[in-house]
Amino acid sequence: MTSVSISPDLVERLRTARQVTVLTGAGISAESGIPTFRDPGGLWAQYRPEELANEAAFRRQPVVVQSWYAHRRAQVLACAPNPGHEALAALEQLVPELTLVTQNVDGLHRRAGSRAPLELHGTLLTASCIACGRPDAEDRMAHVTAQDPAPARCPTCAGLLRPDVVWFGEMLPDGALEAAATSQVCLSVGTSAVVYPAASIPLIAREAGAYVVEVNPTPSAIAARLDEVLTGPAGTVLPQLMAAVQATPS
Ligand code: BJW
Repeated sequence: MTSVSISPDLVERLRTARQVTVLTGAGISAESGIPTFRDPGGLWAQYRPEELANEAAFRRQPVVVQSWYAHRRAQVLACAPNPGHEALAALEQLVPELTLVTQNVDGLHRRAGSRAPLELHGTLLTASCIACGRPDAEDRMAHVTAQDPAPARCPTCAGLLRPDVVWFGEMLPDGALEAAATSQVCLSVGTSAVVYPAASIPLIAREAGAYVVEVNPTPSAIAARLDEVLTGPAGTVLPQLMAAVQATPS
């Protein structure tokens, strides 16, 4: 296992912080076997985001989009959280107020034990009607395949069923930017930091005086603007960071 150099300064800051914000992206789930979006071989090596991740694309080819999400949902349900997710769930036990903001739609933070992750881009585990908003209680969308002649529809109003994710141009839940602005430490883990407003979370935290650290094997679009970069996979770096924090006497 690669060992990463963790500064005593970072350990002390984490140990004494009252508020910590953690932003995660697809990279934290890569070691669980879930492809990222923009890495070579990632989800968008085959499909361009504008073809699948916005409402207009969905209305143009609903079966393609529904079957893509059904496929990804099955893939996620066959995967398990990894030591990176588990280290963040453990960090939550040590910090008085930890806000975990995830761009991921895979639910793995919850399955690792994180209490209330703020799922900024929603979840692909559920779906609802695009017209009346009723939940897809019978999981009709989960069974759509690319060969189906017609899309899955709401049994009440016949509207199209869509995954409960946030596509480009759609609004996000509140709370993440506010948490970033009042934290003493912010970790940005496994994100390319090219999608906004998520990418502004570490920058807002830094602007407000937090110590901001990136965890990524490859520097993100904002790495040069942060305080420290821990270069390596989250499943290796985060457990080492946690071990260092736990090993330091209070
Ligand atoms: C590892 C690793 C390992 C690998 N360990 N690391 C400001 C400027 C410009 C544009 C905008 C702006 N503000 C808003 C916009 C528009 C737009 C946007 O950001 N566009 C840019 C692309 C230019 N944003 C929006 O539209 C957002 N909504 C919004 O702003 O609403 C307000 C509004 C609405 C209407 C009118 C006006 C205002 C919504 C964004 C929704 C994004 N949704 C998606 C799809 C979700 C559904 C699905 O899953 O299909 O979310 S896009 C996609 O990208 C997905 C991800 O969450 C997101 C981020 O990707 P992420 O997680 O960073 O993954 P990758 O693949 O990019 O990176 C992986 C990283 O992991 C890499 O760095 C690797 O190195 C690393 N890695 N292995 C650690 N083992």
